[in-house]
Amino acid sequence: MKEAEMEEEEVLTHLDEFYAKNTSYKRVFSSMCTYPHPIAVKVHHKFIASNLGDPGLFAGTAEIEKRVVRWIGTMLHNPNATGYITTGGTESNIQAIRAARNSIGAKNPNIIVSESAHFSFDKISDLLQVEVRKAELDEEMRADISSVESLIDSNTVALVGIAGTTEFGQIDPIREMSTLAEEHNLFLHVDAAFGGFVIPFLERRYDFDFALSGVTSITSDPHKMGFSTIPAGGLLFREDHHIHHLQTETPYLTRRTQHSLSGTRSGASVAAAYAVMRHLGMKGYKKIVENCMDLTRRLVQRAGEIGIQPIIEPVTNVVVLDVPELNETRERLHKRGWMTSITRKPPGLRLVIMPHITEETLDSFIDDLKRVT
Ligand code: 0PR
Repeated sequence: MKEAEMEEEEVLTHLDEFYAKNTSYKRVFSSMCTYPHPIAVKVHHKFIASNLGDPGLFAGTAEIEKRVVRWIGTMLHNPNATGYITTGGTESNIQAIRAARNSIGAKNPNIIVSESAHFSFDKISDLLQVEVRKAELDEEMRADISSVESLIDSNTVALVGIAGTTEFGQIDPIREMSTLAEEHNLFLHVDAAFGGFVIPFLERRYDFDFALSGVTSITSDPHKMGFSTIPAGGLLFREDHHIHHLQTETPYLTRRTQHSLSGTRSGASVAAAYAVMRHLGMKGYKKIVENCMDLTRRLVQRAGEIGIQPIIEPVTNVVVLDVPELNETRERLHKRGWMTSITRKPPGLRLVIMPHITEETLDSFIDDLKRVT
């Protein structure tokens, strides 16, 4: 830090230079985050000093957190679920697997995810010293249930199903996984970090949540399709006793125990998540998802018109296109200001149709895609 002071105005102007280097979301197809809803921004600011690491000091914010958990639980068919608002999908996944590992206590524990699992599971493997086994995918990029079953052994502590995969937006066969988990007495964690605020609002019904009796825990993030501020991830357990496996004594705090991974943690984004949920309601979210899905279908149709097909028929608002010369095409799109990403296997141009994408943006993207392919 420099010795000399700097006037507030000068600091702000100085920071504007950095701010200007950030990408606005307008032409971003590579992100699972979006602009937070204006009400979330306002409320985030108001609750900026809240620390849920010491909930006794911030009793009001702690009450809000309980409500957010209850509402996410209700969306996921279990209003009595217990949990907390994490920093995001990574923390939720870590904590869910930690609870599973601690509750079963195998000597060399392993978990089974699919090849399309988010890289947070590689972090989990390292952090928790749990072997992460990867099941094969079927043609539709879903976990192949027979491959999942073949990987189970006496050291398996959990199965993981993904509802809204990072790369393809696909939904694993969670019903079959639930049956398998019950047969083998295993924990079943559902990673719906992205899909949690999408799947309940789709026209087609999918079984993926606590309505299935084998589902033990779910990740569902307000800071992705929940339109809230960062950091806000949801971690929910079916029953109270599951979360007890995460308990740490905190003798000198206002509460005696803690279940979160971080100590000091933001109450601002929790209050913000509550505000958006309260404001939009189920109807508001449904409208947002319907709009994203309309645009998703439009993208597939318009791409088809220029001879480009999706690798799978989109299930959620993620489209992966089979484009010629993938890396070069992506580079050319980038030069025209488009941020896209790619899938690993099979390789394709990955586009996430978040709420910041408009029909106009989509059409001009297709025009550019036509030009560069
Ligand atoms: N589980 C799934 C299914 C995910 O898609 C993600 C993140 C996570 C867990 C981890 O969530 P956190 O990042 O909240 O810890 N999916 C996006 C991804 O890795 C996250 C993302 C968001 C990436 C915005 C880029 C970006 O600009 O692609």
